[in-house]
Amino acid sequence: MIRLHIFPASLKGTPNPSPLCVKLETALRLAGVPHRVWYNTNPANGPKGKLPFIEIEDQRIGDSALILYHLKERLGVDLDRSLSDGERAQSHMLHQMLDERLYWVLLHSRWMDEANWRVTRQCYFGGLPFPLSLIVPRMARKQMRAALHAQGIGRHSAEEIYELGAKDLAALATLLGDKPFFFGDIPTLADATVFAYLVNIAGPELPSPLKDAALRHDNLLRHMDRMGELYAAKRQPQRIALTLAA
Ligand SMILES: N[C@@H](CCC(=O)N[C@@H](CS)C(=O)NCC(=O)O)C(=O)O
Repeated sequence: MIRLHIFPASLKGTPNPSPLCVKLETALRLAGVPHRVWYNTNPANGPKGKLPFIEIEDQRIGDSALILYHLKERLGVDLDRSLSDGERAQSHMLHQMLDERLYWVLLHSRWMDEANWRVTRQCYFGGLPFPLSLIVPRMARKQMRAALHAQGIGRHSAEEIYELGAKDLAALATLLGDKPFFFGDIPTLADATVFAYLVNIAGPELPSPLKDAALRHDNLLRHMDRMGELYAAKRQPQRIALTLAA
């Protein structure tokens, strides 16, 4: 049985505060892959120092994309089975846009916006005892600021960052059009991934120009609801709360 390690569901309005965790869990549910969810509060426990990661037999694998490649090779799990080569290429590019750009816009909106930071701090660090509750969030925010700067997006003004995010969302809305799913009538990995981001942008009560941009696309919101129903319908029974020692 695969063990899926993800953050606890600590942010109201989304199944998980991490879009990468939602993406992987949704993909496993859609593909009907039996797994157990382990709530893990310490990304350092993962082989890449990040969540999500999985344990499968004797192996620990990190990174949502690498995990999905691995499951395809090892277990034949392929949500994109119905896609043509061209559609697979489009899906590949969609994933890069979401994971390598929109992801950073979302991080900016949560960690750098002062009002949202209060919610983010509570979500990730709310359980820490004093004085760690003072020290750790401050350090983590400093590291996040440095990561945003190193990635490049942190060098832009907030206005520019949100403009980039709005363009990504507009591209998604155009690609989806009036289809139920990104590549027609069957949900694929792209749908799991877009759902993961949309539900994290539009779901929580974290106001931002990014959320405003998402709310302008009715077709994306309908897609989020459709995928939310599928996500709930394909729920797996066991969930185990766990905090591994660092
Ligand atoms: N490329 C990785 C990214 C994973 C990632 O960035 N996870 C974040 C949460 S969304 C994390 O664990 N951050 C904690 C840290 O960097 O210490 C994937 O697709 O899984």
